[in-house]
Amino acid sequence: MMEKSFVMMKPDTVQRRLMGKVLSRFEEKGLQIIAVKMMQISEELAKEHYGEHSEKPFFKDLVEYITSSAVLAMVIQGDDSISLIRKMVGATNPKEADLGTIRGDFALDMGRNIIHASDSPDSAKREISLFFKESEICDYDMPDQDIIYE
Ligand code: IDP
Ligand code: MG
Repeated sequence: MMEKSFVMMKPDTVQRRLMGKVLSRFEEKGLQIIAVKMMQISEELAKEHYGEHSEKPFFKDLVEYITSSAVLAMVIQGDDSISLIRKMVGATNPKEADLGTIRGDFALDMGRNIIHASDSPDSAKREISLFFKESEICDYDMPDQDIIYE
């Protein structure tokens, strides 16, 4: 099923100049980038986005990390893209993430795991609407659609 996922490169990806490399992985896979926005997220938005973790011991550090500098928020579309992108991103703890995944290849520390991706259709919907207006999402055709998909 064609799905939209919310993906965000965290401040360390921007600071380490890894945005291009990480974006290339999604493009090379055949996924379609349909919205991109660089932003410095507010504490309020960070707390809302990570609301499910508000009672966790790492919540304060997580909010500090994610608001520490600019992030790159994105919407990525593709067939079953939500679970596919989670696979491409790898385990939350980069030390346990398989090599070949984004976290497995580019990160070392649980608290600096470089990227966020929606974990379900419900969270994708919630997160996309938290970060993007409908008018900021570009639903355009790709010329290679019939080559990438059966
Ligand atoms: P996910 O990003 O793989 O979906 P979640 O469990 O939803 O992982 O946690 C959200 C984010 O919170 C993680 O990506 C990571 O940045 C941070 N985090 C999760 N668990 C810990 C922890 O035990 N210590 C520090 N940071 C954590
Ligand atoms: Mg999560």
